[in-house]
Amino acid sequence: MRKAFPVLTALLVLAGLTPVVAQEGYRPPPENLEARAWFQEARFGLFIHWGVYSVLGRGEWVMHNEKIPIAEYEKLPPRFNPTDFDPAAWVAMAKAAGMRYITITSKHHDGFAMYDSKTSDYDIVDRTPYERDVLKMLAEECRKEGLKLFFYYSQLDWHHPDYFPRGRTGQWSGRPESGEWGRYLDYMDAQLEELLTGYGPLGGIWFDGWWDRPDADWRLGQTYSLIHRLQPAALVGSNHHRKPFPGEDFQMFERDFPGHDTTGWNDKAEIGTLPLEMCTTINNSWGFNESDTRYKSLEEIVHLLVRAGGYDANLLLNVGPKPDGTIQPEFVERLAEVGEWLEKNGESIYGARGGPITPRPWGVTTHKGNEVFVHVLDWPDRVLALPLPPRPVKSAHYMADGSEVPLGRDADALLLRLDPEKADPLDTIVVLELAEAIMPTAPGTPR
Ligand code: JFZ
Repeated sequence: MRKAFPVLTALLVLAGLTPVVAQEGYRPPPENLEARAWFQEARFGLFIHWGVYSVLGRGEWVMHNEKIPIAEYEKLPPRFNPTDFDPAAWVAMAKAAGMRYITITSKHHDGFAMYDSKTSDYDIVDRTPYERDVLKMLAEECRKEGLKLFFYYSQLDWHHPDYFPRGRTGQWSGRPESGEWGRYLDYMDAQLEELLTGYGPLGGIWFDGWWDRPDADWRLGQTYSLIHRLQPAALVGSNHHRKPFPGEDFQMFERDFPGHDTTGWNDKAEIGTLPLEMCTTINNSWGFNESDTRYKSLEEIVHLLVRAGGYDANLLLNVGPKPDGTIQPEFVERLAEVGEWLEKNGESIYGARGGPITPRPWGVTTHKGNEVFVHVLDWPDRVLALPLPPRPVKSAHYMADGSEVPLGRDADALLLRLDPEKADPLDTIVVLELAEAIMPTAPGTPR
């Protein structure tokens, strides 16, 4: 059907109605399943959008949004000189925040490689006065400090001449109306090979940009199997806002909890059976944006992390470092506060799975072994009625001070008699001790 009806196929793909061909028949080896289990327990990661766009301080889409042609945009790298970049400071910040991994842009839509690419000279070592491979520096520091490192890689490219036919974006780059799509894909695979062979064991590859040409043949099978061949434990994920394609190891959601669509672009993002991750930013921008000062409060961030956990998803929280290599104090301070909160409450987050009670307006539940953590985010009435958990409840206590929470039983509900004096504006956590453990479901099995 694919060959006979390309237009029909394209329409079906666009409508999200036909499965996209990728790495068919992929069976993750044990080390990959282990990495998935690790990922699912990690729960909190740092997203970093950093590139030559940060020089302008108007976000990572500035080239497209302001219709900057390549010839003009190429004047940015000579101005990018992050002499204050200190990978130890970044990694220390992430660790203090309680984050277990970092996902950083190796190449964003602008096509500029933030590492020493041999496939192209459009990279940080060849084009900037800084001349250093910041990804290598960061990879070394992460390894030293025990954080996993993922590379974001944009399949969409506003700079490469062979990214043709063009998709929904990048029309003002000034490239000729011709190009060899296959040659672009070769280039992309060559860059990925560099990333998977030159930076030690990676957590995985975080793809983005597929959505620019949803009807194109991206040769995903070849790309995904290349990654899995080079590093079988590396997790492949893609921000395509669809149910995962064959060959992917985790599923991501952008600015929405799994199953929700407040953004308008997650209407086809059906939840699959892989470990889940949700990404968002501390303000509203990914790349450094000087005028965006709408920083989320500590309460908002804790609620995002806790709710994501209730949906059984990780939170990947973004900062956009400045062109000098530092991270603005508003981000650093907020992350330190989240770390303090996790220091006390991490037991209910790390290694805890979503549920057994599905997310509610007042909060969410997570569980681990024979404990259910009831996260009361929006303090309700004195009595909170819960659907009966799947195992008998022996007792309940506040996680903060261990004091008992009196329980009641209705015909079909468990009643928590809450003490307003114990209310914590961030998250009041009640621990239910069950008579038996809830068996953890293996990653990749339906919940
Ligand atoms: C994408 C990127 O474009 C963005 O710069 C950032 O890296 C983010 C994490 O991912 O954001 C998107 C991608 C696709 C759509 C919207 C935002 N879309 O299809 O509407």
